[in-house]
Amino acid sequence: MSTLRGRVAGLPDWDRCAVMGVVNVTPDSFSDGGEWFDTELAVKHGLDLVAQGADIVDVGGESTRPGAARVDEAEELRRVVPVVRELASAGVVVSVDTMRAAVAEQAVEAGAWLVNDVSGGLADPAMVPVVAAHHVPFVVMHWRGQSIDMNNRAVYADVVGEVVDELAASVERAVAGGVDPERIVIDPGLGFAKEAGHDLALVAQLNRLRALGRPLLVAASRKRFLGRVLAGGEGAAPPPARERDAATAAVSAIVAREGAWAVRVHEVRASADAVRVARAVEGAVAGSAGASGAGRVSGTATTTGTK
Ligand code: PMM
Repeated sequence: MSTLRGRVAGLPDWDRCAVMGVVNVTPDSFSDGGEWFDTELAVKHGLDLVAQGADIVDVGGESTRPGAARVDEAEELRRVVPVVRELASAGVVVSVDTMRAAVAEQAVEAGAWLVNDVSGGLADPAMVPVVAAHHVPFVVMHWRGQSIDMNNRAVYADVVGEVVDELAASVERAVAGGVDPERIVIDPGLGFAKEAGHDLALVAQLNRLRALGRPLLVAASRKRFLGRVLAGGEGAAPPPARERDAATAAVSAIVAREGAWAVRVHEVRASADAVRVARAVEGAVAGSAGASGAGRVSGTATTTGTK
């Protein structure tokens, strides 16, 4: 099996690309800002995502859209921890999307299974020690600095090579700080200090990330590069973020087929189907069509008479 998939210690083995559904408890995320900015609504949304096929629910309380200013720690805790607690107590595999060690720690104590840090441990020096002490899986994303001015850092001679090298350094730092390498997931950080061409190059050359030897998470959902692709021409207006879900599912199918460990998406249903189709195709290649994990998720009963 591809090393882009592999097993992550401390998490279930889904035997196909997993689907991580996003719950942003924020008033200002680029993709769904404000929709779930209430504990009860956020919890309900997380449970809906699971019913639609999410394997993991990623709860975040701070927008990282380009130009975003930081939210303070007390407010981030207030947004995130109650949502994590309720989802985890309902049996959901919850991930916490945070750059702050204190938020990661309290979320893990409230039941989060993994820590998703878009800074890969760079933003808060206490993050790696917290993740190491709690023995939780850790998503290490490629990151070149805070969102407020990250677009200025989208300068590369060889974007894939530089992302691989910089991610390798973050992984090494985490391991040196005591994080179990078997619990690390890597992420190229689409849209973070990257322009559309950089994101497309990374999706096109995921196989070069195999050099890092760790499972790969891809988070293309609703991002600007998809807006650029769908706009169809230089200077044409991109469709709004919520109209990029079909394009997101297309990326899910592509990267699942490339062996990605998981995709992180806002609209789960289509990507849940995409990863199952990719798995079935993989099974057919291996001579075992009807592979496990190929069935549709509950609540999306197959209709008859369609092709
Ligand atoms: N992108 C966003 C937020 N969290 N986490 C990971 N691991 N990778 C990403 O690319 C990523 C992320 C951007 O904001 P969104 O929640 O609106 O998608």
